[in-house]
Amino acid sequence: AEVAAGAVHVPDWLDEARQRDLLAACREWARPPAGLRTVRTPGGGTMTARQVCLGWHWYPYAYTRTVVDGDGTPVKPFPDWLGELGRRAVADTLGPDAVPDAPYDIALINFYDGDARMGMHRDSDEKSDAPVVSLSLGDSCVFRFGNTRTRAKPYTDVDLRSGDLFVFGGPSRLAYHGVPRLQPGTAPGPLDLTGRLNITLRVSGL
Ligand code: MD5
Ligand code: FE
Repeated sequence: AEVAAGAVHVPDWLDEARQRDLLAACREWARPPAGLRTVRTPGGGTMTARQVCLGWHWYPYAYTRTVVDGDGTPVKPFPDWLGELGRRAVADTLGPDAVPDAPYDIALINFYDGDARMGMHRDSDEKSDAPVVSLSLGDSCVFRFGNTRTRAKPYTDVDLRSGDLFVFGGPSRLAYHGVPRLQPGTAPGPLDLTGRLNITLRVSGL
């Protein structure tokens, strides 16, 4: 479903076997060094979703090659197969012409549990306008897709479930968005995950 120009939601894009494989990979990436960490914002806030990065390390609000705000170790590599998955996601949703020339080289993996949320924000630290690819695993959430001008209304709330793909390209690349809440206990049984994982694939332009 096209939620807005360039913003396409595909429920159940990942079958159960692929969800299981991706979750297993995330569990490896979450281990130290350069594993899952708590992100602190310059204003003194703490993000409630914890994060691990591949390829480039995101800290508010820039990219580095080492975990400057964590254990200081080199960021884990971004695997080629994950980039291929990103390109296939864009081709399936926005068409082959929308697949970027530059390779996907960043994965940000957010882990939500308990009351974790993400406030309304825009993703503007990448120096490329390539579409962002988002994959969800585990518990469902309410995803709030807003507009490009303000954090406030108008916005559309969409349920994102385990296995769903969302691609944000074109005019939607810089839209405000957030995760106001999780729906605990909604993860598919076979996945054995308490909480939600979201994997975003991005082109750094660096
Ligand atoms: C999440 N992550 O569910 C979301 C999914 C983040 C983040 O927001 O920054 O890690 S990615 C949603 C996204 C990315 C780029 C553009 C737009 C949404 N958008 O235009 O709505 O953890
Ligand atoms: Fe975002």
